[in-house]
Amino acid sequence: MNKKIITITGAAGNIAYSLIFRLLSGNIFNQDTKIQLNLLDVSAVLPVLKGVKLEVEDCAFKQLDSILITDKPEKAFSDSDFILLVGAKPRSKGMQRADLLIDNANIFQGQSKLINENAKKSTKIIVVGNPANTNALIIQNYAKDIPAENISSLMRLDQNRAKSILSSKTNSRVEQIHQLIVWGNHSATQYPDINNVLIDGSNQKILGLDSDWVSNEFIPRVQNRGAEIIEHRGKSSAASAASAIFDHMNSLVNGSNDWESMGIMSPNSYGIDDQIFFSYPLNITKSKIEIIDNISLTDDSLSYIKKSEKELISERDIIKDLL
Ligand code: NAX
Repeated sequence: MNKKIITITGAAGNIAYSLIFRLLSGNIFNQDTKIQLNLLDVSAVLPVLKGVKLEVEDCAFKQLDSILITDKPEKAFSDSDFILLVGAKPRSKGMQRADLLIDNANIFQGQSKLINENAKKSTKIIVVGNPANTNALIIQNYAKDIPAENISSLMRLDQNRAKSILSSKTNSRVEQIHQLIVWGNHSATQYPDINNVLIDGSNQKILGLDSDWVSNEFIPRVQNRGAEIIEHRGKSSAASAASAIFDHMNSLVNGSNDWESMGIMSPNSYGIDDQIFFSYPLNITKSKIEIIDNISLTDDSLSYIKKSEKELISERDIIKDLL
């Protein structure tokens, strides 16, 4: 029997409540692999975590080996194969964006040191808690023994949202749509890019789209989809975020036959600053992640991309004392 240890932080929160069940019922690993779940949250919600543990046990998942619930990060990260950093401080009423950045940077700084000391050096880290790209930069900065290429931030929710909206518009099925990517930050400056999209191998339906719809409806709708969900649900995206984390992790474990978007440490590709986590178009196989580096960009695309880069640089400036 193989065993994988998966750590989830913020495990008593909304996203985790969908994510845990999706991970254990999906088939990321082969059937011989059992999963040990290490669930971390703050002390105040340990009773909630206990309830989550009981519910997971009640599902009698075949892939589950064991569950650890804890408020001690060093225990939660011990020997982890995958670390899903979901836990973060939410923005409260009247709180400045800069304060949120600094508070979360402090949380991620503390955790990254403990990851470095306790997790496997081969561990794969997926950063979800916002601001996800800048939190990933903190992790990369302090978890010095973990290779930077093992750290990524979640952009798959944005990619899935874009694919779904495009599929409705073009009357296509999502699985017919390929090469849809999202550049930049997980924020309202992200750039969902359909210029290379093929639907059933052809770009005819994309060429037929009204450019006004693309610029004034599609792009802003994807960029602001999180706010749209909050407006309707009164809470932020949770099940769709969990599903996207599952998709992201599945691509890391099993590779993907489509272009994917993830925030990765920029190697200066496309002239992007090399000290930020930036979402690039990627080819992902079981053994490596490679930037697709030969896409020709229109002036419009470049201007969207530069705006998102600028925002990420400004986020980095706010937390510069921690780097
Ligand atoms: P919740 O507020 O429901 O849950 C967060 C959990 O994190 C809470 O249980 C809290 O106690 C815990 N937590 C706080 N500090 C912690 C620490 N130091 N150690 C361990 N746990 C800690 O939020 P939820 O809806 O689950 O969202 C979690 C994060 O994901 C938020 O930052 C949210 O903004 C972010 N998102 C990121 C997305 C992405 O695509 N990158 C999309 C979805 C989501 O908005």
